[in-house]
Amino acid sequence: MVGSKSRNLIGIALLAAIIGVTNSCTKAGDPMNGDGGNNGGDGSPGANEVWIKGMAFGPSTITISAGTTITWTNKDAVTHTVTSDNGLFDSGSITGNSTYSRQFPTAGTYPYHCTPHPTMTATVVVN
Ligand SMILES: [Cu+2]
Repeated sequence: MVGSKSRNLIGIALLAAIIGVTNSCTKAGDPMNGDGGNNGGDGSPGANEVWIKGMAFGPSTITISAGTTITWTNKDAVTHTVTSDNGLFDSGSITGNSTYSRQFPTAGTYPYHCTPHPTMTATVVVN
């Protein structure tokens, strides 16, 4: 009796494992999670996100791996920009509640600032 009971348990465990594998396969096929503004107005920036809030970039230094796309979200009412100190990129005007995204394919250190507010500075580090 003990033997058949444990066989049943093994069967259940195998079934659970198969279901688990099936589920993870389905999930692996999904597109990666977009940030799509789902973070709402509270909390803190998600991975690969920079918030422009209170006249500052946060985090002021963000470190990513090459090929990653960063999304900046302007949480302020005033217009800001994300402008490379070296002329490599420029978002143009980012009005309140708007976003700007840019992919960084190449490793390096990319300092940037806000054109209307030159004291707003920050850095992207790409490894
Ligand atoms: Cu600004």
